[in-house]
Amino acid sequence: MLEQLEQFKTQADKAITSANTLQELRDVEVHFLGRRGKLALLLQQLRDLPQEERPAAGARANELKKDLIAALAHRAESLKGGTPASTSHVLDITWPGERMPYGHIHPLTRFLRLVTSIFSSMGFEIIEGPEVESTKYNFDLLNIPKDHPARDVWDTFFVRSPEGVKSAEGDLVLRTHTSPMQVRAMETRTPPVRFIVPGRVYRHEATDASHEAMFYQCEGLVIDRGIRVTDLLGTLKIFLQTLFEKKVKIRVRPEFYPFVEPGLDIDMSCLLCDGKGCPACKQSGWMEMMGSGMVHPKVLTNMGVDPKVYSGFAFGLGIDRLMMLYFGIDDVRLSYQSDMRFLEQF
Ligand code: FA5
Repeated sequence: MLEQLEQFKTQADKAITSANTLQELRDVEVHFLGRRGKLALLLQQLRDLPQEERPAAGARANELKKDLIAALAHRAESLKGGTPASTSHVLDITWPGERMPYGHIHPLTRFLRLVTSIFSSMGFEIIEGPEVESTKYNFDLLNIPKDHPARDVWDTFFVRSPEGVKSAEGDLVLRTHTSPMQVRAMETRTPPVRFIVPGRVYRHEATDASHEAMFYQCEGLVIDRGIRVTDLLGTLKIFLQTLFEKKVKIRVRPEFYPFVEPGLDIDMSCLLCDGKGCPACKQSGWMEMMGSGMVHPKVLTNMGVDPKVYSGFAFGLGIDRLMMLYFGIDDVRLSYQSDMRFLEQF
């Protein structure tokens, strides 16, 4: 009997220290000291003990009861006093979890993917080119010779070549447009071709709502027999209507680019102000979207293509400005400021 009483004590002590709330402690009390609890059962067995063993067992049982009541009161005090003694063991699986913040693709990348997917569906190959370019490809082969005033149009960042290395292709620059890829890509291709070149370009610009010093362009080149200006206009119109999912107003203006003849600028009615005039379109109601034209015979020759057999058109889309109209953004610089208040809107 005495052995059973000691086991009872060990179990009860353990249960009391494991109780982490007052309710749990109350359950322990009922389990061990309640009317039908463990101690009550043991006391019932006292009657069956031989006469001489009863007093010692009875005394021990009473002692244990007192100790237990004191231990319960002590534990209750510490639980009432604040946090349970062993909070690290508390696991409430019904507590709502912490929300994990998750990111998403940058709106510019998302838009670029949309643009490339439209051209891809029209049968255009998608290629990329170097951002550090030589003046040979950025200017010379595009019919913009050294010291020609047309070079001034593109305010250029020059890159210092590694010491002692003199490039046969002239100085290194951060490409000012994606057009150098017209000739580069044609070094490994023969007509008919149809490709676009999306990518970053750099200009030493004074920035404003529609000008950044680093921005995205998407070059396009199509060369085949019998390509005409109407093919250029039709392609761009279908592209813009697929992109905006509605009829869009465009305006075609003659423009000089040394690598095309004739050269055309394509403007789109400003969707931000509905053509009424705003800071983004410089109050004109139109936004210049791209330069374009029929590939100059000299450039075709530089590509190794016979201008008497083939003709082609090229265009250079301003991705950032097109994205502004697409999402209704009124300042091109917002894309590059990593401002969460802007990015979280997409
Ligand atoms: C060019 O860069 C020519 N390479 C385009 C071209 C390609 C003409 C093929 C003919 C044939 P331009 O400098 O106009 O052209 O730039 C093209 C487009 O880039 C502009 O229409 C405009 O949408 C965008 N763009 C130009 N400068 C900036 C700038 N600083 N910030 C944001 N977008 C710009």
